[in-house]
Amino acid sequence: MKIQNTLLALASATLLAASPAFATGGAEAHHHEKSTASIGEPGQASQAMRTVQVEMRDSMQFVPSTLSVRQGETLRIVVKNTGQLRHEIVLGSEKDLKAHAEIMKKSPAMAHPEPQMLTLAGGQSGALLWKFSQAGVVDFACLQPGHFEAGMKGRVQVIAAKAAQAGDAHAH
Ligand SMILES: [Cu+2]
Repeated sequence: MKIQNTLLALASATLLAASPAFATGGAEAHHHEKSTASIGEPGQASQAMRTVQVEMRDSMQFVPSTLSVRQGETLRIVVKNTGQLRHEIVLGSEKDLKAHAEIMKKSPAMAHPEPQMLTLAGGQSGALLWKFSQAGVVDFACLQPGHFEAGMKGRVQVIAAKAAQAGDAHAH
């Protein structure tokens, strides 16, 4: 009897250990209907695992312009506009960013209340919280008129969860 109980306990422990993976899969399925599904979802402050700093410059650059995260990671991106011009950071697919840049040419003062965007006047700072739930590349750009075309863009490499785990196994 004692042995059977131990086996049962082991079996439940295994199930519990496996459940977070199932929970993640379910959450992702839910977000497929959203237009930002391919780039992830708004992050929760309590889940932010890492903070990175990105600088906006009047030379039409994000510094750094390349970020790297693991699939499923929530990143706090602290953005500082060190220039004098108004800049913004918008996460999206390259296609969406280009379409948005066209709209911005017609309405440059357009407000950006969406969680994947942040507009900053010269000297201002702010932060984006984003969960990168899909592996691949998420582009970002400044959509102030002319800035995207001048090269003010960057990308986030989202490393697949499986690849990241394999990397861990090697490291330890
Ligand atoms: Cu800009």
